[in-house]
Amino acid sequence: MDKTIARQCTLCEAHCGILVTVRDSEVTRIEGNPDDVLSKGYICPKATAMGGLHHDPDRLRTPVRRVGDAFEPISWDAAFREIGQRLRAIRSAHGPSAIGMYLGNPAAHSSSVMYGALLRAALLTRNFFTASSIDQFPQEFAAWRMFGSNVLMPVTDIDRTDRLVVLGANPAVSNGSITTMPGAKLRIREVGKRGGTVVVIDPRRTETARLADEHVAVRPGGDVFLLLAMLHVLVSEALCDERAVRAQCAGWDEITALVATTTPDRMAPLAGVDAGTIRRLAREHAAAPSAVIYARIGVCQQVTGTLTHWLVNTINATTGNLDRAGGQMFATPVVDAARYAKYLPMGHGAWTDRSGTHKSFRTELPVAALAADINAPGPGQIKAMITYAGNPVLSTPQAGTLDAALASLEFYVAVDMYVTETTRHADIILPPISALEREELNLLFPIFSVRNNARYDARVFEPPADGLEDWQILARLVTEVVPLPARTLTGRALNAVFAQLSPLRLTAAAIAAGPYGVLRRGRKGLTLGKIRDTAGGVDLGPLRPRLPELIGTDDRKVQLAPTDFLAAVRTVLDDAATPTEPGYDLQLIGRRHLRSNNSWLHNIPAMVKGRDRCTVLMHPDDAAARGLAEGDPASVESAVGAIVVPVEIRDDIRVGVVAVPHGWGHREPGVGWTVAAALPGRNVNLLHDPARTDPLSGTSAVNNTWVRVRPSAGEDPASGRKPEVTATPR
Ligand SMILES: Nc1nc2c(c(=O)[nH]1)N[C@H]1C(S)=C(S)[C@@H](COP(=O)(O)OP(=O)(O)OC[C@H]3O[C@@H](n4cnc5c(=O)[nH]c(N)nc54)[C@H](O)[C@@H]3O)O[C@H]1N2
Ligand SMILES: Nc1nc2c(c(=O)[nH]1)N[C@H]1C(S)=C(S)[C@@H](COP(=O)(O)OP(=O)(O)OC[C@H]3O[C@@H](n4cnc5c(=O)[nH]c(N)nc54)[C@H](O)[C@@H]3O)O[C@H]1N2
Ligand code: SF4
Ligand SMILES: [Mo]
Repeated sequence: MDKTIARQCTLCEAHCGILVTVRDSEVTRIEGNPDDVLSKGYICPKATAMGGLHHDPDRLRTPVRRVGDAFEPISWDAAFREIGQRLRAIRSAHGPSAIGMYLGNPAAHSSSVMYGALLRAALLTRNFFTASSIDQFPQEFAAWRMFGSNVLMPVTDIDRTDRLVVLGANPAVSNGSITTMPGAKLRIREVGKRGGTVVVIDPRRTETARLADEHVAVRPGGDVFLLLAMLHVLVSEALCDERAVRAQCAGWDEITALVATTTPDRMAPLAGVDAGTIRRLAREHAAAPSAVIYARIGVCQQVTGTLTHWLVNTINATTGNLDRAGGQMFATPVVDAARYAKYLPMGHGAWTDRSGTHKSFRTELPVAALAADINAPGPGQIKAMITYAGNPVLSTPQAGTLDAALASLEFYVAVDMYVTETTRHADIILPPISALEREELNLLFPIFSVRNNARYDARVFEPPADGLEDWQILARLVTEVVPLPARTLTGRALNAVFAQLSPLRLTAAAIAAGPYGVLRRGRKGLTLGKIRDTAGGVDLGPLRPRLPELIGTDDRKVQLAPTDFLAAVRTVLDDAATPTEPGYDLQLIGRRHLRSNNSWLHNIPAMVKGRDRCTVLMHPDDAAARGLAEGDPASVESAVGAIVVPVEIRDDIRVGVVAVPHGWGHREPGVGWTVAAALPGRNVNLLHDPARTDPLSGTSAVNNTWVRVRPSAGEDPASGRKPEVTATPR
């Protein structure tokens, strides 16, 4: 008999509501849930991968232990015992920082991440890394300095704005991130339907740009100059309400002084956008009843990532669009984390990586330093690693050195359900149960949602009797690493305590105590149970102005002119010259596809059907100048690496720019993704120099790489293997 369960797709931030139909333990259908209060029935083609992942024969269902080059099943108890002994021995020999930890993106998609944070704390290591330093760190850094808390990254009020300016994001494909907006395409079309305007500023005429009224093909990395010039126009033409700005913000005088000389004429060649367009963009932003610049990873992954997000927030604020409908706003989620985050010790530069180059931020080091921190001998060297829900070998730039570094570790334990390019180096892999076997309520993404909401993830399948959730695995790891006297007894006691503190129980208590909860609102208030009993969650209304109650700065004003940002932007301006790099003539950026999700959906046949997507996208003029035709194998070469991938020619990319997607290159020996391992595609992060980072936040500047492209004889310079130009999915 068929059974249909409502929950969410947890693959990306959108967390679209889905209806999963099951017959005889098989997922037979996944559809959008029309009753979902946020996604209203929308899903993307990836949603069906939720079923594919659950049934994937390559997914690990028991812990495995390395024996020679192979993995063999091992019991949970034996696994934890061995992990505890090895990690404790390494820590007592070399100190706490000898154990490194990397936390990847899907960790944030499950409430188990609470225990990830606990494990990080228990390790007391300086060597903690996450995918945030190849993702949203610049946004967090800018929020921390401007609003007094890294959690106060403002949300784009897309559903009410009169003017949406998208800068370095492609929500038509990604469905939004740090502004969670399932069905982004529909929301973008709605802006036009209610008489508003959509502008996309992106070196490529993306899927989002095709929905827009205007596309501005900025030069990669040119945004900081474009925004400075827009600010110049706003100030010099007196387009801002100065009194209103001074009431909300500090630093107006410093900003006006800064932009006095950043005229559109001077900035235009640096931005790659003509001065007339820049003037018009500024005037139209100021004139619209409400307007918002939404910026995301295209501009995070830049050496100027933090500065760009600072200027985005500054333009939104000075045009009166901060903390008001149709501008940038802050949500009121059921657990109001943003309200309390300002009390957390944030700190920048409490310690550095071992080379002294990268400062810690948010108690972690930039992932660009990971391989070097494993490789360089001496005090603080990483001897053991724990990775949790991450694939840094494919997802981070390490110039190809991370692979060998992981292989050289004394001990490595991975919490993951696949043998990936990264986890293939583990001594022990601990797989959690599948997402469809989980029951939880995500507390993170409602902080960044376009409407206040609370939605429940119901179990589709009962977990197997011996299955563990991520949080249970992480709790056991905590027990193994904390220094305990009389280990067996106290360990058992600690395990018993953790068992009572499941994320779901903690969530229930936090909701009850939160802004909508029963403790504050009496019997009419929300409980976890009430949310669970809805068909598609609880809608808690549109975002409302609340910056004054949230802001964490000393004078309770938005800081428009943090001194370190002013100094950094002056350096950028002093050094500014029309960019070139001897020997290289093209700028490499990334791109996302609708059926990929970073590195880990390529083992699901329906997600990789059709032609090879890991191509180098280039403009017809650039291809012709290099004698390249559609499908030709081309060598893409940077100062640190080279890969061979087929050419894809499209006139929707700016001349002088090429784009290669990330998350490919699954052919390494021992990778357990049998479908993915047969696919062509190369790891684009081999081309990105780990030394190229945003100096403020340490974020890897993977949209800032100079390359050259030339016809390839067919030999892959990186591996010596013949590249394949056609996909051969199973
Ligand atoms: N289908 C799909 N959806 C996803 C993901 C996925 O892998 N696949 N990943 C999820 C994750 S983890 C995240 S963080 C989000 C990311 O969501 P988005 O930020 O929307 O990510 P991208 O689609 O990579 O969009 C970045 C855009 O920046 C542009 N760009 C590159 N360099 C520059 C530049 O210098 N200036 C400007 N102005 N633009 C530039 C690129 O051309 C690209 O269009 O997506 C999430 N959703
Ligand atoms: N060049 C370039 N590089 C990029 C980007 C780019 O635009 N360009 N984008 C960056 C971005 S935005 C991000 S977020 C990162 C992502 O970087 P990572 O998080 O390092 O990599 P993912 O590819 O997301 O790999 C996720 C891993 O988690 C495992 N996993 C999935 N679900 C679960 C779960 O529930 N529990 C556990 N324990 N494991 C699970 C998967 O099997 C997979 O091995 O990539 C970044 N890398
Ligand atoms: S956009 Fe697609 S992958 Fe992301 S949550 Fe929605 S259905 Fe899942
Ligand atoms: Mo991401």
